[in-house]
Amino acid sequence: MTSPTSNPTSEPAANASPATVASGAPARTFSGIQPSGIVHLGNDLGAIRNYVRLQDEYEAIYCIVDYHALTSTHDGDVLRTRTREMAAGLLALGLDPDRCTLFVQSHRPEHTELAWLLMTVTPVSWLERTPTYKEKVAQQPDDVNHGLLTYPVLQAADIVIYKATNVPVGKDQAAHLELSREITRAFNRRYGDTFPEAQAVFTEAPVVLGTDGVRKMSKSVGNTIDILAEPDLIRRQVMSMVTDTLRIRRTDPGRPEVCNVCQLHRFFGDDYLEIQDGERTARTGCVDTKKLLADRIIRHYAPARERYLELMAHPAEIEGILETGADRLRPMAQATMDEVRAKMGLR
Ligand code: AQP
Repeated sequence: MTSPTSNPTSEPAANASPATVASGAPARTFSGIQPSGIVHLGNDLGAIRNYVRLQDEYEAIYCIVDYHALTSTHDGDVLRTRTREMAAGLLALGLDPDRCTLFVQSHRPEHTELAWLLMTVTPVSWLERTPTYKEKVAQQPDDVNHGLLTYPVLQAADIVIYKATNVPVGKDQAAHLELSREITRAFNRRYGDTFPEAQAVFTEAPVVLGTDGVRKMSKSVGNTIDILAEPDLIRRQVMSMVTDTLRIRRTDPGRPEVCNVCQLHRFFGDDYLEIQDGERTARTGCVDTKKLLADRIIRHYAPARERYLELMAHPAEIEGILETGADRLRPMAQATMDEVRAKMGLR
């Protein structure tokens, strides 16, 4: 394992404040998250914290993107369960159905119709050069389905169908969002000004590294900290974290700037400078710093975990929230489709 030379977890936010909106259009936030399992620390620090914050500042729409998940998940029961788990996770972490709209992508089928229409303005070469497409081809070589290639077009449709102006995402989604903007421009050029160009909104932790300390925290890599899991699992995951690989002995001075554990302390207490100083001067060891981080993460997420378990025990409540969300969006989605069909000559 090589030592990371810089820790992206500590990167400053590239765009911490929401986009300003041209031409008096209402500022609207949209983001989608895959129902690919229980939420991890990267999802929360990189995106969900902003979902929660922005629901108080803007009209906010959040979507569990099950159509997208079909590019990798092919078991219907698994997808249904994960969709429910993701909804419960988001609600437990602070999404409030009275302050935002939470829904499931396939409950508003207009998204796929719009995706088809946007495909006709999107050159294939734009999709083939997407880094995440290349990564997915490497990850699932026996299942290079067409959805993997056209994923960014559906993502563009998800955003523009509600004419969203702000998209809270982690840095790994920046290239996709840029492509969405290109697709938006291509549509507007051909058919006249229709959609705003949405801006990415990043948190203070746009890339959270995984427990390996090198790669982005990601379910498919298996380097996650599952914040809503039972405390024992969280503790095991934190204790397995790779720290500063050049700090061999307890008495060696540490380099908190490259130690993922030290960096994550920034989000779980005001004393992180002290913690970093302890590492730098070898006053504290990596094990002490990890134990403290595990305790703090467990304590921080305990109320959310309780709420998560409560929601999972009441699936009808979750279904109700998701159905209400999709119903609330029907007029907006249909109005956009009417406008787009008319401009494209379909009506
Ligand atoms: N490590 C991360 N750091 C910062 N932000 C992150 N996000 C995900 N991982 C990190 C952000 O979380 C939102 C939801 O992402 P997604 O739908 O791609 O979720 P995921 O499936 O949980 O991401 P994974 O774990 O990386 O999935 P796999 O491994 O299945 O591809 C997005 O805004 C994303 O940027």
